[in-house]
Amino acid sequence: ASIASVCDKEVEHRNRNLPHNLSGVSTVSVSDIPTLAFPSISTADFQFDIEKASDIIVEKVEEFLSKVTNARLVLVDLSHRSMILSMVKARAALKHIDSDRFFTFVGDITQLYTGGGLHCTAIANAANWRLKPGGGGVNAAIFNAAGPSLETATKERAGSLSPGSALVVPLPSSSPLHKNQGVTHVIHVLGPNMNPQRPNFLNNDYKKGCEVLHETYSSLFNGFLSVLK
Ligand code: AR6
Repeated sequence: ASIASVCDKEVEHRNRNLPHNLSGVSTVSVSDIPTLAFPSISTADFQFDIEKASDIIVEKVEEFLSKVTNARLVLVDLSHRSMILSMVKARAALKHIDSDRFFTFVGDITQLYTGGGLHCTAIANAANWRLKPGGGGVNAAIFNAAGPSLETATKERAGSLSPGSALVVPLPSSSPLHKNQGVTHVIHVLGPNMNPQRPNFLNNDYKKGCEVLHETYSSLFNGFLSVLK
């Protein structure tokens, strides 16, 4: 049932937000409520437990929504079969979180407007500590879609990221992600890593891991707050 409702939400948002005529539109010009789209940090390549991550996502979303009135958050994943979307959606419903201000969405985070009719001000990236393009997952997708100007703008601001922290990068207007999708900011975050093949491996220490994932979402949502101001 929860997977079906994820689909329903997608259809609903497609209908509500679909631009009137996508063909020939080269620049996004929509003024919506400021929106941050984010992937589930650490739960794929970094192998973090999805039950624990779902609890943390919903808790941090609730905390953010209590601080801000005019903004919304969207958890994105690629597939209708996404377990993390189903779990988060079920937990958010149990907590009666307003589904206009927080919802799950199936789609590629780099094509939310042209592919799904969803305009997002900012998107979050599950980055690596070197803030380098490539490496697979959402990081590779975002750096690819944004073009070289994202790497340049990122490098101007920081050379690396520590686990739990975020870096807000304004996207140059020349970036295709800005021009075509209307995204003005990328917020890089580095989550906790439970994959022995990757740096900063936490060796199944979920006490530390949960602390770091809490910090990661705090840093991400505070970064989005700074964009709103
Ligand atoms: N659109 C939406 N969601 C996506 C996309 C996309 N294009 N691609 C992946 N996801 P991951 P992590 C979802 O592995 O676990 C990288 O190599 C995916 O299904 O990207 O934090 C970095 O360089 C999952 O739900 O991030 C780091 O080294 C979520 O995004 C490392 O992986 C996160 O998956 C970070 O690992």
